[in-house]
Amino acid sequence: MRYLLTRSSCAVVLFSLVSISSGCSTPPSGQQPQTHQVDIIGMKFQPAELTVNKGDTVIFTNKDILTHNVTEQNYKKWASAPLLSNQSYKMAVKESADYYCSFHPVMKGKLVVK
Ligand SMILES: [Cu+2]
Repeated sequence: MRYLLTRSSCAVVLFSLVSISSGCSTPPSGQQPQTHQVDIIGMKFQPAELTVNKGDTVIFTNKDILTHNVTEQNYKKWASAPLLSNQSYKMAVKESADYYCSFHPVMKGKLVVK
């Protein structure tokens, strides 16, 4: 019994060492660009607020029958083309932004760069 316990605690130590060393050799997962999805459903951006890292990609997909777009709200810095049903708009996020659909200004969303 004592032997078994020793063996299992050794395994735990080994596992921890492997985790630590792999953590050192690869950059933290937060540094890798990620791709996020925002769906447009029922006249809403979902999720309406999304937190990303700078350089991450966001893909907006229009799952409504209506045509929508994605437009930066305060300065019109960027905007998608009109998105027909099932069309997508892909963008790399450089900074936080409030955005909306210029066809339906009640539709609002927010990107927050950490
Ligand atoms: Cu719209």
